[in-house]
Amino acid sequence: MTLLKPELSREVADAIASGGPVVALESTIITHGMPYPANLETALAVEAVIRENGAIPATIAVVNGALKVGLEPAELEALAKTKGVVKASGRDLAVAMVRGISAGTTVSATMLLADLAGIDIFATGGVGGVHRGAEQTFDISADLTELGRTKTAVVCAGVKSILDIAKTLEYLETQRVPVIAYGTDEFPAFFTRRSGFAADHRLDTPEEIVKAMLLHHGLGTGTGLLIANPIPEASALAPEFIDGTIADAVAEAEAKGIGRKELTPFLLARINELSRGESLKANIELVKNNAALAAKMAVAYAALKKAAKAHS
Ligand code: PSU
Ligand code: MN
Repeated sequence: MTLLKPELSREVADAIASGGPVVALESTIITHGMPYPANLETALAVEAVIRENGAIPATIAVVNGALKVGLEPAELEALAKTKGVVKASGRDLAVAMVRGISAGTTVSATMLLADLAGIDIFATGGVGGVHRGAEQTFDISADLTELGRTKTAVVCAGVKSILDIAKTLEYLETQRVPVIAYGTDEFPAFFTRRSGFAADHRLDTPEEIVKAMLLHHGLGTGTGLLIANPIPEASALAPEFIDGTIADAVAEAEAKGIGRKELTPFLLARINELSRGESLKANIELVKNNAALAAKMAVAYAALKKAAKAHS
C-alpha cells in the first residue's frame, strides 16, 4: 500500500526538494503544553530561531482533517487560540482526518508525519515517557514506541521529573533508541541540567551528532535518535523549587484520578500555575535552545548528505 503524503507548505516543499535544511516542530506544545498567548508567541519565536540558524521551520498539525507540514501564521494562531482542540498521537491521525477536525500533534504523531514528509530532524521541549507509577497504570507514552520505529532525530531538553526518568531511559534502551546528551555527561531533566542519571552517550558538536545519525540509519536500525540538550544555565530552575512543585502536581493528579491522555496536559498546566509562571519561562527558553541546536544539526546534516551523494 502506498503511504500518504502530508500537505507541505510551498516553502517546506521547496526546501525538501532541494535537500535543504528543515526542522520539524510539534503542535501539542501549542494546543496543550502552554497557555495562550505564550503558546503562540513561543511558536513564532521558535520558528524565528530556526531561520536565524539557517534552516526552514515546519510546524506540523492536523487542520480541519488535513495533515499539514508547515503552517501559515493564521493557522498557528487558530490552533493556539481555539479551546478544546484534540491532542493526537500517531494512532489518532486517521480518525482525525475522517472527522475533519483539527488536532495538535504529539511527538509521536509529529515524528510519523515528519518522516512521511521527508524531514529528518525535529525539535521540541520534552518528550513523553514512562510515568511515575507505571508499574500500576501501564502509562508509557507512545512517543517512546514511535522512537523505536520511526527514523526521526528528536532534540529535547531531556524529560521532566513528572516522569520516572530511570524507567524512561530503560524503555528507550529496550526500544533500541540511542540517547545522546549534547555537551554533558548527564541526561538532563528539562527544567534542570542534571537528573542524576548518566546519558548513554555524549557528543559535543552538531556535526558529530549528525554523523552519528547518518551512520545509525546506514546500519538499517530503523529507529529514531533522542538528542538531549540541557536547558541553558541562566534559565535553569533550582531543583529544590521545581521538584516540590512537580511532586505536588503529581499528587493532585493522583487524588483527582486523572490518567491516560489527560495526564500530561494536566501536569504541565498545574506545574505552570503552582510555579507562578516560572516553569513557563524556563520552558520557553529551553525550546528555543533546542530549536537552535536542531537547526544547526539540519544545516550540517544537509551538507553531509550532499557530500555522501557526491561520493557515491
Ligand atoms: N512533555 C512536556 N511538554 C509537552 C509534552 C510533554 O514537557 O508539551 C507533550 C508532547 O507533545 C508529548 C506529549 O509528545 O505531551 C506526550 O503526551 P503523553 O504523555 O500523553 O504521551
Ligand atoms: Mn500516557
